[in-house]
Amino acid sequence: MVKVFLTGTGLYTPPHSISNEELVRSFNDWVAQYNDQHKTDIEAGKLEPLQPSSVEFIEKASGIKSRYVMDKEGILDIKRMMPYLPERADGEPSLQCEMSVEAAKEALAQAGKTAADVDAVILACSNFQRPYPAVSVEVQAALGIEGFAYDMNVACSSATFGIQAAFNAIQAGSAKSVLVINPEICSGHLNFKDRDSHFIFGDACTAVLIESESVVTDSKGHFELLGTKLSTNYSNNIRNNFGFLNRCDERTEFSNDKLFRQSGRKVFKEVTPKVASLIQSHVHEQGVEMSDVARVWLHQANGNMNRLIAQKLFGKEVTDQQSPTILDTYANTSSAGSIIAFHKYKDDLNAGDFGVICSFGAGYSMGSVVVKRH
Ligand code: CO8
Repeated sequence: MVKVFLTGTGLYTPPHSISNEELVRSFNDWVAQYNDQHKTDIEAGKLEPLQPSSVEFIEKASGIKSRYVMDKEGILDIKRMMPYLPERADGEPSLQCEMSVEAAKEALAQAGKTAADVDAVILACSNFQRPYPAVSVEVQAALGIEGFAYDMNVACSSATFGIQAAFNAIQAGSAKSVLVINPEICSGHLNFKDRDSHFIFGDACTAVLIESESVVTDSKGHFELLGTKLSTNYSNNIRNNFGFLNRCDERTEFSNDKLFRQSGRKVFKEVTPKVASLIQSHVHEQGVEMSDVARVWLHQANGNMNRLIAQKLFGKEVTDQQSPTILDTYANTSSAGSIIAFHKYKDDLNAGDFGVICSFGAGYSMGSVVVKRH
């Protein structure tokens, strides 16, 4: 086995933030307008009035207080309620390419490496803005990297699945230094008119540099990847039917199922125990005990869910030190979430400390990465 290190991380945070208060005000203005426009049918009992959203509910049920987005105005405009992201010409860099380059540059700088040192780029996220040419190949060109690149999608688990792909490529000898990038524009596929989910997501991009020991001159301070473990179980509880065949049925082309939807409560109940047992078994297989684990960087979907997972893992209520939270300000950024937490809360760990990066989401899919700080 070749030793593999995570040598750098990068984060691109979009320029605009929307608070729960702003989001709920706009949603409730839209609800009032809708109910007013459909007053006759509502009074005749032919139509149910829409219910307002609430800041208190959002914070209590999810822990989210605000989120960053690529466009704020379009989302809050009740005549629109989706981001305004104008299409660009073929010769211009795509939005996902721009965010990826920003995050990748920071990861490279942190690792003390340049594009010339990298030989593969994996773009791993929930939504790609086009099917081809692969956005990863555009990012590879924009950074000036030789070698190869590909896109992959495992929804919220894309980051850990991407890290495993990089780990395997290094073990197989097909690459020595791999950038794994997660450009998430979740606001593009979020139904801002849906009370159950309008508050859930935000936008961000993260990057990690994964390298073979043969190209790491000094491992001090870096995180060794001891191993990765993935798991998938089919479920329709988180689903989006958007795809290239939508245009082949005009009746349903733009229906709401072409956006994110979920049975949140079922997801909460079913996924929480699965994640705890995946991490427990993975840590054990690596010859480490949970009592030796200094920190878990969990997928950032729901604060209550993470509290329960961490409690189950450590056998007691945990501190922010042991399981840091970033979803309060970023919301759910899909695959980027656990990497944002890692990026922000990794530098204070001591040499010899163990940690676990874990993502989970649609599929269901789950990924665990056990790391040790050098
Ligand atoms: N304001 C006020 N009240 C509300 C609101 C609101 N906005 N929304 C719902 N309510 C009401 C409901 O009507 C219900 O009322 P009643 O009891 O009278 O029926 C009550 O509040 C409770 O509703 P829920 O049972 O739905 O509330 P929960 O406590 O379950 O909380 C959550 C909802 C926050 C969604 C929670 O279930 C949750 O977070 N679950 C986990 C979800 C999760 O982890 N999902 C991961 C998915 S992400 C993923 O995999 C990536 C996919 C791709 C992403 C990119 C696309 C954008």
